[in-house]
Amino acid sequence: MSALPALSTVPIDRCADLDLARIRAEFPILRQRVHGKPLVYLDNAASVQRPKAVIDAISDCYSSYYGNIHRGVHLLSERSTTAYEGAREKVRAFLNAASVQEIIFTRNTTESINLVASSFGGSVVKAGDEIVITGMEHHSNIVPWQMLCERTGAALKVVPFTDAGELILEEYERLLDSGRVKLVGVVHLSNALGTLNPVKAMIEMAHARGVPVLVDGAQSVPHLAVDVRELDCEFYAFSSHKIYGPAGVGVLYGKKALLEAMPPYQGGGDMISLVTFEKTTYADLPNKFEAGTPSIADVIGLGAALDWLNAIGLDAVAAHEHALLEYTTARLSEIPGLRLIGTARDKAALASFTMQGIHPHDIGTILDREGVAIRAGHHCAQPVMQRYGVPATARASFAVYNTHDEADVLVKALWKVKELFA
Ligand code: C6P
Repeated sequence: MSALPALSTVPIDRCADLDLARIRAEFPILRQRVHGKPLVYLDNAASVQRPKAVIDAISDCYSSYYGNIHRGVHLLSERSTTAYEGAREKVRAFLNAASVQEIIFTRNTTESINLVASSFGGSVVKAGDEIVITGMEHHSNIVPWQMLCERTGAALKVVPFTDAGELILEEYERLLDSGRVKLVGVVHLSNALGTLNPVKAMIEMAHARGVPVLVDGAQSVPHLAVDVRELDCEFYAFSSHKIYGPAGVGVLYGKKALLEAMPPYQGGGDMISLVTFEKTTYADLPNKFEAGTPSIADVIGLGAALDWLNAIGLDAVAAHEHALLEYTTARLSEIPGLRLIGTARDKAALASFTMQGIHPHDIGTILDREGVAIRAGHHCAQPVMQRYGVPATARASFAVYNTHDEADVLVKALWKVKELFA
């Protein structure tokens, strides 16, 4: 057996203006041990962990003021409504949207995109039209459009990308020039490659042809500041569980004029103005798109997560994670037979890779025994795997609480994997 490389001794707070020890102390789960080893949680792109501030906000809602929203005249309902609508204002400010009417709460990114495909797509897209997406989309930004195309007779067009994982913008422009495109759907930060796409330029190119754009922001919002007015996108979708908030809540930002023109996605309570058996009129935005009782405490928890993240500052988060990614990438590149999948110049927060002769699931399983949680699989982006001719990759993804020491534990464990299969 060849000797393992020596670990660097990087102090926990080496890399940025962050007090990482304090940040980590706010996450109870990070004190857990798995298989007798300290947990090194590097599966943040799948779902991040939550700080105590978020756990407390949810617990406080249920233990002191929970009631159904928008309905009751009693104090608990009023307090819950105020907190719920307060969270909507926090999301508005976080995205710099013009109005709270442009913020729709859904269950997750997937539902946000399905809402647009069903409501906007269903009313605008006809046979012969085209929807443009990219080759690096998550299934959530592929399948709803395929379903729409099947229903309407429209066609799905796909922007290819280079071996490095960068979109080929000339091809994008060529697809836009068909004159038949009704909507562009593009992922801001690829969950399988880490590529940060030039969405602002892509939106400008689409708008020059009168085409609206939906941005899948599931992976981007925890890592970089997003300003929907500056981007000028028509729709922006993300999930709470990837941004330190609870699971079960998603956000759809949409430009008000478009949302007003769109038919409701689902019918039921809370989305109506007047119901008779002859006819129903719908509530104003945003309620028109929020049928039924939502996950009230979780929406409030999302608000707490945004407060928590804002207090750290997304610029500091981005700087820290960038340093971490650069360091990890350099150390991974020292491992013979390790192939990085996704080497775009503009990249964030994750490293996707294969190791020669070793299935990614074996990598994931061995790492788990070392206390290191990563994801192995196709990451719900099978076309990306097909593009590189691999069945799956191993993926280490970072959050603000990760440290250089943890990157070292990952790398050391990967050397161990290599030796086991030598
Ligand atoms: N990606 C991952 O491990 P939901 O499940 O609706 O919260 O998010 C869907 C989604 C949409 N777009 C992108 C770019 C995503 O990364 C995800 C979720 C997770 O990569 C789970 S598959």
